[in-house]
Amino acid sequence: MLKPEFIDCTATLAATTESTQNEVIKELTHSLLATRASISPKYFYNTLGSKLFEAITLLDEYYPTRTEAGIFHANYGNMALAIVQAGISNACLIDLGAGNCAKSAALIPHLKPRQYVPIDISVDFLREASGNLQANFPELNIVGIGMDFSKTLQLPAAVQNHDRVFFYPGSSLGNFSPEDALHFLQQIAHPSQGNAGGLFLGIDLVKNSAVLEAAYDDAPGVTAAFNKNVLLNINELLGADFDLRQWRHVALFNAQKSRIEMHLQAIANTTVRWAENKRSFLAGEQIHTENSYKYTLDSMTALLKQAGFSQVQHWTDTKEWFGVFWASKSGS
Ligand code: AVJ
Repeated sequence: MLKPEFIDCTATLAATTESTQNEVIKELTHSLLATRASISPKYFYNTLGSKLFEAITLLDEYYPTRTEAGIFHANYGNMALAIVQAGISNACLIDLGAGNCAKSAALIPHLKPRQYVPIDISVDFLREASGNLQANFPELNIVGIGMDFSKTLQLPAAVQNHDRVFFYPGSSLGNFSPEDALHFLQQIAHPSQGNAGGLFLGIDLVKNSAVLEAAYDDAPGVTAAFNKNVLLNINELLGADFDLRQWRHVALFNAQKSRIEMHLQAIANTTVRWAENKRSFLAGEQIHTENSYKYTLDSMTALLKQAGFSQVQHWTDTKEWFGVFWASKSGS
């Protein structure tokens, strides 16, 4: 059995921990003091937040995870065929936001990649997951990478630079604005990632707003807890004194911008303090915590082509609630 290689790009400089902490404090202080206060959705995922997100994926109302799984399940053969048709025979499967590597573990027997590269910001979690995966695929070359790929997609030399097949499931791209999504996709399509190669992308689709809003405001209140938990994380990161009982969860579909917005709304006038800062909120005032953009089959096809992919195809479910796209740079 091979041993997974592991490259931690989150800790290349010994001094990063402290400077990263300062960056976080600066960024959060700035966004909380802005006229329209906001918190980046990356702060949802502390330990409790990650557990709450897992719980969200089990909710009746939250259809994306299980719909995507159904599409994968029905199309593994087609996905394998698609990469062959793109001229890829020794794929390097690059898993963006691999987490527990479960989605890839199901894909690997079908795609038979030569190398598997799980990438995640959560380094310790990934180290364990890639070790477990190696036990299931003893001969697979695995190179785990701890890095924040939303900033740069420059991969270390240990990653094979031909036949790169990127895997970006879970509608994670929906957290980017369309401009940032284009920029991110352009990096994947760029010749520096190799001349032949492609991307499997899972993205949530526009649909009836009642269905969308229920998925982000479920009856048991799990998404509300997930949203409010961001304040606990901010209290910890900033030493702030947010009182969660002063805040209510709001989720609405902004049809014009084609996105679900999540906000936290102040129930009464309230003041929050951290370090030498304070911010007062009037009753009804909101903190914007997340955008989750929804695409159509056509709008995502157009975006992928605009990003530089020459061939784009998709698979969907019977209700067309979720799309899995294959975008490649060459082949037919
Ligand atoms: C992880 C960004 C895909 O937008 O559906 C779920 C996050 N937020 N419920 C999504 C989320 C509220 C999720 N993504």
